[in-house]
Amino acid sequence: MTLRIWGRLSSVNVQKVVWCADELGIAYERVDAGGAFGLTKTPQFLAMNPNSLVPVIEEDGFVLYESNAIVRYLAARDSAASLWPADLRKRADADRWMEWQSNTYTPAMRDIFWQLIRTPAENRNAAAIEASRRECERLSGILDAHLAQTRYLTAHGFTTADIVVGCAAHRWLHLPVARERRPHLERWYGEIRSRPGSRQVTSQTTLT
Ligand SMILES: N[C@@H](CCC(=O)N[C@@H](CS)C(=O)NCC(=O)O)C(=O)O
Repeated sequence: MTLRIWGRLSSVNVQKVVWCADELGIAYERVDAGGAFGLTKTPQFLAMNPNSLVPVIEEDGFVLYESNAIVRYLAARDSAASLWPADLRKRADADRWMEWQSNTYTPAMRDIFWQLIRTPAENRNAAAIEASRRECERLSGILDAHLAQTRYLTAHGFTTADIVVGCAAHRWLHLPVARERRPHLERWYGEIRSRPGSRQVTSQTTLT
């Protein structure tokens, strides 16, 4: 059975999986689910992910949810591509940035994204938007300072870290809000978005 990815492409967590699969040239079919597409509350979906969240993958009876676990699962099977390095310290370095994305950067972006993109203007909470914007600026400054010293997030080439942080950065850089200039972050984002594997994610410049 071909790999099946469940999840709408507007989800940052689905984007990570799609980018990784495209980067590796893995064949898959994607089923829109979540958000307006629904499906995530059906018994079939809940049997795959009782959290009722996307993404989920299915492959030959193997089912996996949690986007970064999926990204690692896909990356680990192509050791030549070295997206998730075999060397333990290099791998830990990539893992550190993957954790930072899922535990720090993306959560900081949640309020400003939901308020500006998914909440009608008359219902928005200006204080929540501003608090989220400030935290995203602080974290983007950390990313920018790091990327002043290194071409990719880790010192040993393009990895899963660039994919998952890249998806979060794509969202931040396309939010309709004034941002400080981050020359190193923007240089890195420009480089990774030129990779053919990123196309499905980075070609969507209007966030939904
Ligand atoms: N920790 C999970 C979070 C998954 C998650 O929050 N998914 C969101 C989309 S980004 C979701 O399914 N929201 C409900 C929906 O789309 O219906 C992961 O990384 O996969």
